Amino acid sequence: MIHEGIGARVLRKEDRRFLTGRGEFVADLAIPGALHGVLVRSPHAHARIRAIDAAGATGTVAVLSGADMATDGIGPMRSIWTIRSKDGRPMAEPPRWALARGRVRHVGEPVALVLAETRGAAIDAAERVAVDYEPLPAVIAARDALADGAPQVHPEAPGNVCFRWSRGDEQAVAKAFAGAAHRVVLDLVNQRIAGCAIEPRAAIGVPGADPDSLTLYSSTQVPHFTRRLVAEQLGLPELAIRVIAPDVGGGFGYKGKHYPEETIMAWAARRLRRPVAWVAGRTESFVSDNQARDHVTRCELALDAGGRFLALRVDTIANLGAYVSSVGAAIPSAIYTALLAGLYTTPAIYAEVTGVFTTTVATDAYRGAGRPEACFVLERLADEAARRLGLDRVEIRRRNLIPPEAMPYKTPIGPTYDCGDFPGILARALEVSDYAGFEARRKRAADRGLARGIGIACFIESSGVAPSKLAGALGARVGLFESAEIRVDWTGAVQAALGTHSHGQGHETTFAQVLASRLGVRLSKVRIIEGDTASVPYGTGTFGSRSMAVGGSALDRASVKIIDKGRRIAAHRLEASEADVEFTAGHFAVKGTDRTLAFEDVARAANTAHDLPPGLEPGLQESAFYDPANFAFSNGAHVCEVEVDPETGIVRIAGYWAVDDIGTVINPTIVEGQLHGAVTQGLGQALWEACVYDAAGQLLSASFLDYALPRADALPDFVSENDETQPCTHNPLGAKGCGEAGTIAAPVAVVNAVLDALRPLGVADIAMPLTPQRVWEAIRRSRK
Ligand code: MCN
Repeated sequence: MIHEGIGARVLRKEDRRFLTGRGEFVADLAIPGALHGVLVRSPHAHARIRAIDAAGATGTVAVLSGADMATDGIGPMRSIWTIRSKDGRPMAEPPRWALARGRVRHVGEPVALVLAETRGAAIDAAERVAVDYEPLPAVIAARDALADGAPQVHPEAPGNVCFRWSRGDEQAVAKAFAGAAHRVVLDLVNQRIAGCAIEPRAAIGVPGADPDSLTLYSSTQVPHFTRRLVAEQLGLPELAIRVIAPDVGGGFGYKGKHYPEETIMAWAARRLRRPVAWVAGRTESFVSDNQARDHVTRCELALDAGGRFLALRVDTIANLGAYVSSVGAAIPSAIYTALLAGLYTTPAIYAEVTGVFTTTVATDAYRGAGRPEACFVLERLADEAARRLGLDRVEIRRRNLIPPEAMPYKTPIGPTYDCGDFPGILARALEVSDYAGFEARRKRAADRGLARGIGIACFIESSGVAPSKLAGALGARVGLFESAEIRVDWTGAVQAALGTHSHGQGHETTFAQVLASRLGVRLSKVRIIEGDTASVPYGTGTFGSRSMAVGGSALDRASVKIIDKGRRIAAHRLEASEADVEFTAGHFAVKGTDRTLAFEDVARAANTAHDLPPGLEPGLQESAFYDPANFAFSNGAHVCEVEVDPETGIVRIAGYWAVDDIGTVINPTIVEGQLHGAVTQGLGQALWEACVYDAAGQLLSASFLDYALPRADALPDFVSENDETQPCTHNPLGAKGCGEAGTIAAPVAVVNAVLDALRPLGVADIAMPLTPQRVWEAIRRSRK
């Protein structure tokens, strides 16, 4: 039989559709009678709304505002994760209205919805809606927002503080620092970046025939969460709403959150009893899609005389933007701090995070979500410590890596890693990147007038998000389990519905591969359904590199139930006892005999019910829910080599090598693609990308002319390898997540490489993005 199952390098099934232009995205949907919606958005970062005058907006069907939403009793948008400050008080949760009520708090905040029969008419009319604003002072940087006398963003959050979170053992850390031989301190900025999927967000509300039912199409990664949150705000039962996320052109975490436009379109459709459609423009996306990162951190590492890490202290100010987005509070607190042990044996860790409101777009998850920030802290500190102690950067890591024999390893900051060979992975990364030969390459580059550097980043990731009980204890308002339902038709063809959502990850292929392995069916006979709450009984969605580790595990469990039922049928038909029937490669066989029954035959028997064991229900359809016992701790070591031209400041990536442990690899080709994309986004943060606001809160980088994404000609050929010797110990596939790994390691691998190149020139620090101008100025400054 052709190997198409787990581990096979099969091409993506969905690409036939995508490459021939037959993908169907929200904006492609032709909904008869749909009105075109255009949002009037705030041009001010902070202002009171005195009045909205739509008299000049002719040619519209309706112009709706926050006041109309209030009249209809539409509730506020709520985050799905609330945390408590270290003094036990709940975080500040000022109301966020889908359409502003009384005040706007960032450029781009929706103020009114203009509906017209054509998009052109809606755009024209939106320009003629006169909003009388009373501008208020803006505050952009989180540190500024904490200063005395700073403009106050919400009356409910005095001093602009949302939360002051802490984690770890403060006393133990203080004690370790007091006795330490060395102390290394760094002040780091992890700049704000944007998601930039190819497809801008879009939403269409369609009223149902029954006045209380509604369909919402949305370019979301999380249809079921969206259904719940929109239903909550509209005061409807969850099951009254059907959410459909058809093909989605990239999500990168930021489409995994609930947005005002989803509520607005659902509400407007119900109010007008007509379908209402909205599609974001690119600049509109920049000022309304969640942004990410934006940390200012002081971090300190205590070491003994031998270079062993004794304690880590981290103090981060996280810019939440104007509102707490769906998971906006959890990313810089619970999720970021959980990984501050990294791959190291540091015995004492203490972290404080202050979440701060500013008059900027909200921040939330973007590929990596909290883990790149943690990795950045640790790997910058490791390099700095090596430099201070005069140790090799590899050697200092080797002295501190958690050894495989210490697994399972309980970190002092919370998580317990189940498995991993961190020293082995680092050794392999050094081998594939020919780390030993680097100095010769550095010398050759110097002969050409170029500064060459090499950087290492060891990372760990809490993928497979997440054990529901733990998430609940940390403040989640939702469970994070997953579900899968398998239906087998009478020909033996298989359809599986999962609560995850593919927006570029290739789920139609990889989940089919799992079923090919488990049920022995051909890939061509498997159909995967995601993204429709009417077809998928329940789900959590795709984020946190969870789909295979959690959704795939639900699928595995459901397939076990299918086989169990099939075995009963086969035993009956083969006149054997159930215990004697085994299932391999698509056949039920009586052990030790040549009596077999193909999966297809069992499927036919189940679906005709002409001769089933007494009492057995007809049909072959099973579902399973899976709640992971722990996170799946993907990990790896990445090496980056750069060449810097000191005359121009241009950084060229000369090589990038990644050795990752994502447990069992389902499809090596897809995994490579995931890694390449993720590394590229990490390189983007390191070298080019930044959301830049001016002091008045205008986003200066609100187009692709000003927000620089990586381009293919700036990237090297990536070299990647997977170490499959450490399968995840607590899920049935042994799979760990792979979708975010590259974005976690890459930024700091690049920065460490550039600093390595520039240290001989006297440059000790430089903030991302390492644009030619910044690098050039840093070199010039150090020469003075
Ligand atoms: N896979 C595998 N073997 C494993 C693990 C995963 O073959 N051991 C496969 C999976 O079956 C899936 C893909 O690799 O086809 C990614 O799987 P996984 O790591 O489970 O991640 P998710 O599918 O849950 O995707 C989420 C993750 C995140 S959090 C972001 S952000 C992200 C990403 O994946 N956004 C993406 N990858 C993206 N890729 C594209 N093209 N577009 C995005 O928006």
